[in-house]
Amino acid sequence: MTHTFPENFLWGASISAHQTEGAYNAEGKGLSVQDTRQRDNHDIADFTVAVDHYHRYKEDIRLLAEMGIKVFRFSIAWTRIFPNGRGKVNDLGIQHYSDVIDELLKYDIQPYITLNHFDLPQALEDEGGWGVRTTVDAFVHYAETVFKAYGDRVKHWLTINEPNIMLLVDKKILGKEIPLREKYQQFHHLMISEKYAFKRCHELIEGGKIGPVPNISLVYPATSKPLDNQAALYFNSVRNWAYLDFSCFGRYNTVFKDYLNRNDVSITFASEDQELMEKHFPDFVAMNFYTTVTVEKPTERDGMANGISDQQSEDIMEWGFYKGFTNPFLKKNQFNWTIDPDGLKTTLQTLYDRYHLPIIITENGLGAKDELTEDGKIHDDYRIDYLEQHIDQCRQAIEAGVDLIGYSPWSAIDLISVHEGISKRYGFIYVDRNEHDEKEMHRYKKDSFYWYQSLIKANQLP
Ligand code: BGP
Repeated sequence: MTHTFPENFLWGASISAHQTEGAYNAEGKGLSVQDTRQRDNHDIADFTVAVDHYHRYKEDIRLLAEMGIKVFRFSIAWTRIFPNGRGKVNDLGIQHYSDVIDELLKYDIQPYITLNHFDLPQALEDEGGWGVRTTVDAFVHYAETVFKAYGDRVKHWLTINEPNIMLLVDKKILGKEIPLREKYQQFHHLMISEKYAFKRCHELIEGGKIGPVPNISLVYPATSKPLDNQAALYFNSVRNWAYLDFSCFGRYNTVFKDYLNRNDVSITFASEDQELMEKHFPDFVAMNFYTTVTVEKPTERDGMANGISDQQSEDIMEWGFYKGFTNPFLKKNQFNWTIDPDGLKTTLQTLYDRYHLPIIITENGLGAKDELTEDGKIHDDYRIDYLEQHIDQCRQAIEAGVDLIGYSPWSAIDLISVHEGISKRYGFIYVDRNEHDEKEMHRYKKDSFYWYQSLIKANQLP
């Protein structure tokens, strides 16, 4: 049994614009919902500066090239291209990402670009956000604009980052709770936007390939009780397959439709939707995986749904359907996120056998409170251990027949965690955010940087 990965396996690393760039209003950029939302944690408010990747991208890309990555997954800030979501193009924004792309190509690193990663333009949010059809039109125009601007050099695109997490964890991601009826109309508009992106990418970019990028966590039943299995089926269908069935099959599945009906939710279709759904499909599936989820059937004493559902905590519940359950067989990290490497292999096999499309993992990683030593080292052996266990599951999935084409962990460089700000670090590269001295924003290579560098070079686990 070989331990090496396929010869052209795409070792990468990932970031998002709003969590790394900073320069939140520089060079014509408009405000996104991430710039305007109220946050109850000072660190998380640091999105305005983040880790200054906007100005330091050349240094960061040089470090990533030194680490040896083949692909770099990053997102374009819509509000750098269209400050108000639509209208006049901001040429400085177009030029910035053109320069980033050229810098990557200089090192023979393939860009994998996410069109939108949680940072909807505030101007569109003010008109109703993903709840109104005009936002779909604005997204399509934005996607066409960047396809035309970069399609000569960028052949791999991801649509909208984790629409499922964005809607399931609306309060944490967007700073507001969305009522169920509105949530699934937004879901439909997000998914129709994605279908348009599939269509226009294939029409505008020669050899262009595009995929959805949901967060997929296989759902386990808490016990062998039939009602717990039913709860797991519901949460799998609502959290995972509702999104990918729409992307890859062009339809809603029956469990999801039953869930909507039982919640008295009906989705409004536009006349062109049915044809769009059934005619335009992805070339691959990008998958973000952090852990699996365990649920049980809520009982009378559980009271009403608290509505919040999240990949790393048990405070998920929708009355009558599912309720989070602390899995006693799984460990947790410092931030209460469950760790389940075996769950990655089962998730990959389940996803591949359902959709039969190539898969690239575009997020997987361990958030931790890394310590910078006096001599500028970061001994993140815990992150190496996490990644090693998950990469081994990837290898096993490939050997079992899964067409896994790449692994691009979260995150290339320390960035601002959505939930915990800069204190929760994921990067191979440490960023000193100690704004009280001249080392502000200095980059340091963690132990995991060197470990990943040697893994990529050997194309197998050490
Ligand atoms: C994913 C998002 C990423 C990042 C990641 C880690 O759902 O796609 O943008 O936020 O979660 O989560 P956090 O930032 O909360 O630590």
